[in-house]
Amino acid sequence: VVVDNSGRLRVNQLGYLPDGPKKATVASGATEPITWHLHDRDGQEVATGRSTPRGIDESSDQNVHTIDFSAYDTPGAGYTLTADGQTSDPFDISARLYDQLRSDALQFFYIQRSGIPIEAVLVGKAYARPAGHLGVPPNTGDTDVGCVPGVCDYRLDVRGGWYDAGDQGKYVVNGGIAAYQLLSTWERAQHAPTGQTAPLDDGRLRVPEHGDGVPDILDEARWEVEFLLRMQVPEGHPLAGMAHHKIHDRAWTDLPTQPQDDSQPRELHAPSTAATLNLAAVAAQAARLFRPYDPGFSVRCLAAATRAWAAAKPHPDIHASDADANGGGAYGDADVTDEFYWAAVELYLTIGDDHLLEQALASPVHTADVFPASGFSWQAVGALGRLDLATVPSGLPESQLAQVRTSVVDAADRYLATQAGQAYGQPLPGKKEFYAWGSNSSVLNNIVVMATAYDLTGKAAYRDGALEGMDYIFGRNALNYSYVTGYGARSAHNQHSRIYAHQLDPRLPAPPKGSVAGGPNAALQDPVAQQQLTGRAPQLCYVDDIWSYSTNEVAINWNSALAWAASFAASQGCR
Ligand code: 9MR
Repeated sequence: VVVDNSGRLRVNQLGYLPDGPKKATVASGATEPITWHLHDRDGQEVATGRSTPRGIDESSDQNVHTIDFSAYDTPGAGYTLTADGQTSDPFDISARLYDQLRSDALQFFYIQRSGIPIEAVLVGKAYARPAGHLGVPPNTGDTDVGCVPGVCDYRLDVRGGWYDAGDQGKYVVNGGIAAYQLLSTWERAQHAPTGQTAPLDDGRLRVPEHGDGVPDILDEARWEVEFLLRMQVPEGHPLAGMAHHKIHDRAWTDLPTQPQDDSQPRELHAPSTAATLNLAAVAAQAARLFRPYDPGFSVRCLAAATRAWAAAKPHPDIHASDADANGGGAYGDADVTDEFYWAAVELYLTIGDDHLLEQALASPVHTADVFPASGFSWQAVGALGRLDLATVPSGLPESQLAQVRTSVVDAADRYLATQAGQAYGQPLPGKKEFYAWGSNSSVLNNIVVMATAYDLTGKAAYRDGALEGMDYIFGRNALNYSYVTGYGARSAHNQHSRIYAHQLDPRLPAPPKGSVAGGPNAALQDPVAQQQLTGRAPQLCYVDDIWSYSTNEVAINWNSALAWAASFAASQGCR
């Protein structure tokens, strides 16, 4: 499919919230302001104004103007903007804009589940498949897995969890942040002044655990948490209590490969401090959120978290190697001070123990800048501790709490300033280095910080910043492209995945509605990107091709950022 994305007038292809910011960007040779017109679906002009020339935009190398029609707030479908001889895609002005996305971004996780059949009644025939990696031939299975040679002499049952991304590896560090972001979506919905728990509650999402009395979003997160617990080294072995870094195929499998057809041997890789602390943090968070719903599970989570914490202490520097990347990603991380901080904070928030708080406050990370311009990530998790300390009710003394909250708001101010400098409105600087592998998750995670600043202060500027950031993801960008499958007039639909490989075989499904692509990556780290994108400006370093794994993969830790942001945006529609 050749997609025509040549339109120069770029909007959020979904649309805008009635009381939210409404901005568009037009690439034009003009240097003076140009007149824009807003039309309703009948072609009636309903607003007009003049653009703001922005000169050459660093991230796209385009001469651009911005258009601001925020003052127009009448809900409706099928609006279009025109300017400079260009007509935008039609879009809605609606308070319900993000409601479906809130659900679809989470649906992705169910379809990525390992070790359970994916049911047609929940997701439709196209996505239904037998359970993967339960050891049914030719599948070797995750139910009885040994280590790569020389690492351990025991075998573990590490079934379940979510497949990481386009591959079917399962990695504790990015599984950790992904599970955290789902849990945090629920936690925010509970505590934020505009939070809405009902749409995430039992019976509201399409998961098989319907009707179990537990919020569906917690059920989904639990599928991963149970897997994380299984990755813990059993008692009686060296490194007992630590977590194996990852489990994946011995060699990379072909595209496409359905999970149930994977015949490669699966192997556990060595435990790492980073994985152990991820387990400690996420299991501690799960313990407090499951307390009202499943006290037994809550106790089990807390026990695993404390064990992991105790095991990490005497082993502060067992790092996964960047070189360990055959058959699965490396997810190497040589600095785990941020993981120590995050785990200490989550344990403190759950247990309320002063000694844990002291350890968190004594960490250099507590006063460090944990909010880089490139956003927090699976590798940089200090922000997760800071955000939770700022928002989750605790016994943190008032003066400390004020400092923590100020650090979040200061970071949001910096993201707002960055955003103001970008003619496409992304909260990411324009320089090449910021368009790295998974840049859309940088944008989304910076949205999370701005949204949190709004939750803390109620100041509209942060809400507007978060919402405007969403516009970039949904088409107000230099490629005029929505990065989320099924959302917008032209959206990514050939993401790199062994499961959703319809580009290679039309009998296979496309990525499910609500799957976000990694996004522009100016480092060109795959052959297709090198062939097709060389010499392009950073924002243009993306191609919707299944083989471009460095720009166009799906991943649980990116969809979890989307899920959090979508849940926030949806909650702003009908406050
Ligand atoms: O998200 C990861 C990114 O930060 C790294 O730069 C990149 C290269 O190491 O790996 C990304 O993670 C991939 C993992 O290694 C393997 N499964 C797919 C992940 C998403 O592309």
